[in-house]
Amino acid sequence: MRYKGIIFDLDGVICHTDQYHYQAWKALADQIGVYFDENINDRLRGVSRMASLDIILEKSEKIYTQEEKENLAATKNEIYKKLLQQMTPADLPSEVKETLDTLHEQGFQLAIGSSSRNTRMILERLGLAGYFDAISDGTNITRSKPDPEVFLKAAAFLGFDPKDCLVVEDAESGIDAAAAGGFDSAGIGTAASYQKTKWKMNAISDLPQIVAAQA
Ligand code: B16
Ligand code: MG
Repeated sequence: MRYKGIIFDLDGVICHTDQYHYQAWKALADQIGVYFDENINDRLRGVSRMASLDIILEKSEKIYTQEEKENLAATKNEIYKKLLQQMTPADLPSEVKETLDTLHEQGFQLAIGSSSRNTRMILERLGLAGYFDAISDGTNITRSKPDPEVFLKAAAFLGFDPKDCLVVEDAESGIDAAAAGGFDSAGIGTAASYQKTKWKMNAISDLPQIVAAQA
């Protein structure tokens, strides 16, 4: 097999927590009177919580201290976590679960590579606790995408070299991270039209065929 492991981004690939991130950041931006829209939101995909806040505050006239910024990020996270309470296994798209099961049956090891510090809670809500062979997330990294750290850790947790793993992403920052780490990438959504993406997909269900053709 060309690949041994497949590393999945979480937000925007496995599930649509991106809509909750947007709602939570929008609520925070409204509270502090800062302009925020879907285009700015697109720049936050795959980017850590504090780095996302810095992007949002580009539109602010006020300069915030580090302590104030930490409070703002904590407020956003509380709003976000409340929104996550609505999630159930029904929010795991069936084509995602079927694709993951097929890849497991094909013999691939599957990992998560997400910037989110809420990864394990989200996987639990989706009914995927214990499903993945390895999890690398915001709790085990110090540098966020486009730095490759989260994917390098995921590959190390699986026990594979980057060249033996495929990264599946929806964000340009994630594709850049994969390239920087020496991984091939497959992209959906925004990442499907990005020139650095190796495999451009219409849907996640394209994956089993792509990886089987590489066998
Ligand atoms: P949290 P991913 C990323 O998840 C999100 O795309 C990004 O919008 C978010 O800021 C980041 O996680 C951190 O999330 O606030 O939950 O720690 O795409 O890398 O799975
Ligand atoms: Mg993502």
